[in-house]
Amino acid sequence: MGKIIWRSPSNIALIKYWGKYGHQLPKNASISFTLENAFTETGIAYIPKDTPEVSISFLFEGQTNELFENKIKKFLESIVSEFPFLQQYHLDIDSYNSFPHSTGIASSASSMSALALCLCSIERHLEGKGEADADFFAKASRIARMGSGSASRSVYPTLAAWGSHPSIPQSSQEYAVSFEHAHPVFATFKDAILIVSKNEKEVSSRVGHALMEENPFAEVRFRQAATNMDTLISTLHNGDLNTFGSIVEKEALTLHALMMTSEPSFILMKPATLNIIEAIRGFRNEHQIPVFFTLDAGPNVHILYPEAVAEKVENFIEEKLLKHCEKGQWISDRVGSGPKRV
Ligand code: 2P0
Repeated sequence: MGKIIWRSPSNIALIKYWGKYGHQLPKNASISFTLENAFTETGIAYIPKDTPEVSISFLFEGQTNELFENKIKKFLESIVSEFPFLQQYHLDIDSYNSFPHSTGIASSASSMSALALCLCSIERHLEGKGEADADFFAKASRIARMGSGSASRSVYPTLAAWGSHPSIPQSSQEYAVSFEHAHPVFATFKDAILIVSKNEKEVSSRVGHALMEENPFAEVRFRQAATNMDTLISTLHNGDLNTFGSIVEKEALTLHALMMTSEPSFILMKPATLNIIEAIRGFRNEHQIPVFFTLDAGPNVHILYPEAVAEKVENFIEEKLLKHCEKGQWISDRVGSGPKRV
């Protein structure tokens, strides 16, 4: 009997994962900034039991949640061969998000990575082994990926890449790797998440990924992602922020263009999303400072900028952009130091 707690952050993709095959394997390699303030904290108490069926209880923010509980139970049943202890221990799981859970911020990356880290820690503990070596994080990333693709990237600090790519050493389809030796400016980056809509998305990421199978632009997109990755990697090494920004913005718009060209097509951006994008480009042109946007699979806008221009950008956000946000809400986040064992 024992208890393990991990706090794991969300991430924001710079090169987007959109399209998968097999058991959650990506059609192209992706890379993301790990965030700091948007995290899930998950605790698992494990208690010996007699019957081999997977058995859990689950509390989300102190409340029972049947939908989440069933989803987690099904996921655990699918990975019993990875963690045979699931047949010997009942798990009491409790979890909360640092960000308000009706902000439209996806939590699958932080929640699935926190869960995977807890499972890997319990396994190591029962084997009497230490943790926090490279194999530990590779397994946590691989298990997180099986729960949600983007979650594979949340187990490392600063920058993480998932998917085989010739210029990323040790990169793999199965798990993410830490992207090392980036220019120091990127560790200072901030991410202001502007909440355009808190409503649940009309089309889930699961459905969006599946629609890539018939998208007429899919093959061109996967080639473009590989080229964009090479250019982005150069900028991550040399700190060329203008090229960095142009790739990141192109990736965000391509992601949404793919949604608009799926069959059936769908649009997750809102008019306010475009208003914010237009305002950011105008502000950048006028002031010649490095400030860029990216988008997740939803209407909210992530504004990326180095710490050195934070005051200017945040004044601009407060004065010009919050009027486009639902209830004027935004989340101030930054590039983070990775998950923590609590
Ligand atoms: C990404 N997104 O790279 C891309 C860009 C959203 C936009 O991965 O089906 O929740 O669980 O593997 O990871 C969102 O999809 O999808 C996503 P599943 P996931 O972050």
